[in-house]
Amino acid sequence: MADKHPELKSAELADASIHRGPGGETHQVASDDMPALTSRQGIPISDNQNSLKTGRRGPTLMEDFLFREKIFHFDHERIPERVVHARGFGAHGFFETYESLADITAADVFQRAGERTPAFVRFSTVAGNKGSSDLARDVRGFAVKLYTKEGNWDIVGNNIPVFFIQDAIKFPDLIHAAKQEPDRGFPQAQTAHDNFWDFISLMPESINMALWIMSDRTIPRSFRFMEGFGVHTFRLINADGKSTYVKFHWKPKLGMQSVVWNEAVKLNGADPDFHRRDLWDAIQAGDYPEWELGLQLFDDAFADEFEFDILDATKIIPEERVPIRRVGRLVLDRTVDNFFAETEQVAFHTANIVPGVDFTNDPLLQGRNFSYLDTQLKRLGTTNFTDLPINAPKCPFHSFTQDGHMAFNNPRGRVNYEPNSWGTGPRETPKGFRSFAAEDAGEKRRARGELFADHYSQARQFYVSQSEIEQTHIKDAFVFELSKVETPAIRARVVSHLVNVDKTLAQMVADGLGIKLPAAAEPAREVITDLPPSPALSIVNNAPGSFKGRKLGILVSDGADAKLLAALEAAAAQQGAMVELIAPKVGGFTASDGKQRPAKQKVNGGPSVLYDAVAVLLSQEGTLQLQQEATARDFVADAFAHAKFIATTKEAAPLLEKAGVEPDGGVMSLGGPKDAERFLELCAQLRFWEREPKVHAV
Ligand code: HDE
Repeated sequence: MADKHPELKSAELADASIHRGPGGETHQVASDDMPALTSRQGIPISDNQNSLKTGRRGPTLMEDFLFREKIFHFDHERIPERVVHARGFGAHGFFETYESLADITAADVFQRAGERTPAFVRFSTVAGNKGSSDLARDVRGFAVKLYTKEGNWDIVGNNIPVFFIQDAIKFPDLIHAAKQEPDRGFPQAQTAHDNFWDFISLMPESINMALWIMSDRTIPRSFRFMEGFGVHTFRLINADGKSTYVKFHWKPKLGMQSVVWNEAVKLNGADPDFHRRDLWDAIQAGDYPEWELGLQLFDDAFADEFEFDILDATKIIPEERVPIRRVGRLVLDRTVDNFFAETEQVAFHTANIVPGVDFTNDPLLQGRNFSYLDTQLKRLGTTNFTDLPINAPKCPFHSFTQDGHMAFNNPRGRVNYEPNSWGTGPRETPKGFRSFAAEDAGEKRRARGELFADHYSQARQFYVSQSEIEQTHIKDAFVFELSKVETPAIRARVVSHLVNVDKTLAQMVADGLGIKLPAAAEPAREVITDLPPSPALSIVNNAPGSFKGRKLGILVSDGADAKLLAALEAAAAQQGAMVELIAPKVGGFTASDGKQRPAKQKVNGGPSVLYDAVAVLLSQEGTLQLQQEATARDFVADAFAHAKFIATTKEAAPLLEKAGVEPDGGVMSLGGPKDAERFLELCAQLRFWEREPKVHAV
């Protein structure tokens, strides 16, 4: 077994004995408590600085097997990135069952109240490449692997409950259109280009999803503040073989929250890893994110009476129609040890289901059941990827599959088939997986259910369920994206669909683009229904009213009021929020009590987009200095433009003035330490939305 690489135990640098080589190079030589560096064959290495040469200045020798092994391995470090969801971030945790669901499902994970099942979750963006930015406007993947006692169950979901297309055969077209255009190789991680909107405008089934992706759901504040959905209708099967339809929901305990678009644009530059870092930091700090698993359970009678087809993944079942039953919680409490081994090599598959769960005929789900295994063979290079620790079940498993590339989990003995006479097993079991005996018959056709053809009613329902602020964001997003589309006819074609969704929205988007309102697109199905709003669909109207899990950024300088600072830190801690200090120098500052304190960020590396609310605690001298610093002026100007709550002291007020901040109900002047708690209470509203219309004139 390869040793784990030794870790630094403190912030002190490792004290390895250092020698200089003849060329001045540094040699760190192993000591008694440090293992020797070896090749992969275990051969100890004496010199990791120089390749083998003829003479000091001569050619490198082919004979240098140590050099060749090192470079050979390095050359092959990369594996193909995922064709979609390439950029992801994973963490470990557990799922805890609240109560037995034995009456509904035989799934072992749901049998015993209080039982904990190990879990691994990978969040992702869809369209961008592995190295793209976290704040791309995009759907987020929310893939959960539950290592149950009866095998691995993957719920491979997204943070949006509907999808673009109704049939898996359209997936390659959708993804080709969304990703970078093939001739130029850009734009990446963006839907704001001609090919994407061309495809959408020619695929009216995607219009409901288009409304969702233009909403704030696609620019989440972090993974911790978003919902997850299994999207398709699945089945739960109980011990008597009875089937109940189910839709899976993950509800974040911290509530939902998104950033605003201008903030997302700036975050991508300030910290392209903003979401990764957020999850990493929260888990490392012991602030474990949590989601509740919600089930929407229904039967055939409901499926028959529902105005849409339950097999159509472009439609939701509103929570108000079928309430969500919360049956357990998912807690992420451990970061990965190795990104590649876990986050990169994890393989989720919609067909990884366990006894007690089954599929429906959703044509998107049926197609996915082929795609995931297929793509994983390409990506991970061998059928044996299931033996990697991150993918292997944690329950006993015995199969007669064998051999293949990289077979490192090899059974012993003579028996590799069944039935056999050797009496050693493994054998079939009555407890094993059984497919639900659904009756299906019909003509062999390339077709879909009739109700699939209503493309607009739920898009309208989604729009009218939003708060005014969110409706404005949807309008702004359409205008932004379509302004990047270069072909006027494509812009107009998208708007022609919006006319069927909501005339006012269509008119506002047309105005924003500076075009005339086009005629309505011809609907595939004449009836467009005015469905009642679904209040659960708004983020803003369901705000948690808490600053818990959020981050306060405090801009400080030498002479900053120490008592006020301490009061703000205490008030934030009381709310369960984090605090970061931003100063002119990262080495620190001397507060008014004469104590030196380190800062987390230097002012040009800690813009206010990194924080949910900000406070400005500058001394008079600090204010004079930072008034001259563009990034300090941006710090407050951006916080103001992004509708954030801002606390300031009398001394710091001139900086706000210079940055063009006009004090309003979201800007609080701190008279003294006693105001800190009041400010944090204000922050619990998350944003001062009233300000937004006043700072956006275009
Ligand atoms: Fe995926 N999808 N998908 N997808 N998907 C993949 O599998 C595919 C769809 C989702 O963190 C791929 O291992 C098809 C819906 C997530 O590793 C691939 C269709 C939903 C992840 C694939 C869909 C998803 C993937 C690429 C249309 C939400 C990342 C790499 C029928 C319910 C999992 C891989 C991770 C990944 C195919 C549609 C979610 C190519 C054919 C709908 C979260 O197999």
